[in-house]
Amino acid sequence: MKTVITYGTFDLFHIGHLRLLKRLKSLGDKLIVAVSTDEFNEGKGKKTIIPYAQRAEIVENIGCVDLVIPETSWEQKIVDVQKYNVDIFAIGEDWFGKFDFLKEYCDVVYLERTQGISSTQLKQTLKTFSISKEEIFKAFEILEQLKSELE
Ligand code: C2G
Repeated sequence: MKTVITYGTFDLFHIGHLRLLKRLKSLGDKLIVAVSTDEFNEGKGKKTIIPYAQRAEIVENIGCVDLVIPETSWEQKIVDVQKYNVDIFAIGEDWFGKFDFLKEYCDVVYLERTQGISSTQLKQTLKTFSISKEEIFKAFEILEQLKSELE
């Protein structure tokens, strides 16, 4: 029985998150996912759209996930690895080398990310949808002006 653990925010859950979790499960038999709390994310300078309780519930209901725990500090990883008898710590390559200190306690694996999708990118896209009425009126004004200059 091989136990795998990972950590993440999983905000606006997308295909990149799903493919990572499925690849993680294929490394072992039991997959534990530590989902970052809103308070911990503030410490990371990360503002999430979906609150912790909902992000944890979504991850908990992903078929390949066996256990969800809260991630509340950077220091908890060594404690978690020992507490849950973890064999493999794995995370996306955007964290390459950052958790090598865990090699003393378990295997450490960095997995390729899914290209072309990220929560940050989704947030940017959402922002463009939320253009205010004032901004639209402003844009019209400028267009009218251009039109009159062209006539
Ligand atoms: N990911 C991926 N492909 C993407 C986007 C994300 O494989 N297109 C992976 C990331 O590499 C990470 C996981 O999905 O392993 C979760 O990503 P985030 O929610 O952005 O997690 P992050 O905020 O980086 O939290 O203590 C470590 C931190 O909690 C990691």
